[in-house]
Amino acid sequence: TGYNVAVVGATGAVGREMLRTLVQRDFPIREITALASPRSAGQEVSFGERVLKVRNLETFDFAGTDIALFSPGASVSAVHAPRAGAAGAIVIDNTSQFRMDPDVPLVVPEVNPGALGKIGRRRIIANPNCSTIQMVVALKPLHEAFGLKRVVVSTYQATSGAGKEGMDELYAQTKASFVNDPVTPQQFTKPIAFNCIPHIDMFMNDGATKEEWKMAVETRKILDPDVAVIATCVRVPVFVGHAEAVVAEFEREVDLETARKRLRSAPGVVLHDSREDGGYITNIDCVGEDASFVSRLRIDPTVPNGLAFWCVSDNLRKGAALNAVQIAETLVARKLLAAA
Ligand code: 11C
Repeated sequence: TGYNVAVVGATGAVGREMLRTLVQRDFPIREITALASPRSAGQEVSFGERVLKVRNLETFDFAGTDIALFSPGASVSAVHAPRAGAAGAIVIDNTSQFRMDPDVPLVVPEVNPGALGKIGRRRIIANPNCSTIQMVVALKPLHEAFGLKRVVVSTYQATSGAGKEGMDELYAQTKASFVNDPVTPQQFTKPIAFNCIPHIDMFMNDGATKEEWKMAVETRKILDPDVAVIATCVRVPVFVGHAEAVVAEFEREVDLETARKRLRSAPGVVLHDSREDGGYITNIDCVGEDASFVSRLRIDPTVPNGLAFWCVSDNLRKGAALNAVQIAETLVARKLLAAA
């Protein structure tokens, strides 16, 4: 028994993490298929003790596939996710392609699992952007307690957000700088080694980047359509793990004790906050972990009902692969898939 599961983009950083997460969480699988572009077909990827030969997405027939976890590029999802859905699979798509489509639920299982009850005709569910996921997991219990109005967030995002090539560029540039080799930016617009770049994804007309826009519109779709969000998204020389400095304003009076209590009991959140040297979680501490970690929680005295905190999470895991697998688990738990 179990489900027929396909992972699309299986050779990428997120695709590999999806395979690892399915094994670690013992997802009920009858048959697993690793898929990628024709260029990567034939490569091998690990699935627990097994080695899977990657098959060609373009010629794969999704008939008989129950769940397809997609993490290729958005333009590949645009073509193949609807094709998989039309063949009868439920698609959980990690790209930005369908997220804001009114017919597509955008889901973080700890925050809005109810949206899974409204899967549209195309049978596509969208996985949010990594920087949105970790923030809404942390904001949800605070929103319930105090009524969230406005968020100002600055991010410190790892190079793996730009895939394996992003990590390779950080590694190569770091090495090059020690031996005085020239550094030529490729994935990023400026040197990323020993630098911070305030630019993730393309520029929008209003001067925001698309990553910043995503944090605002996705948060509204997932958490509350009335919440205002202004983000500044920054790439930092870190391999894995996104951090965010979040400043939030609420409708009702906030008190730290209630905030701590709510965060401690919230699913998916780990509050790690002692006001001493090292009493907080940093990017490298969260690698391989599931939670959205909250540290440095304090009152913002510059506005009425303000709270500030630091939030860190593994962008490949809760930010992508784990959230996608949790969506699949929620579909099973809520009996939204045909029985295995
Ligand atoms: C980054 N957040 O860190 C991006 C990666 O919309 O799924 C994910 C982009 C997306 O570069």
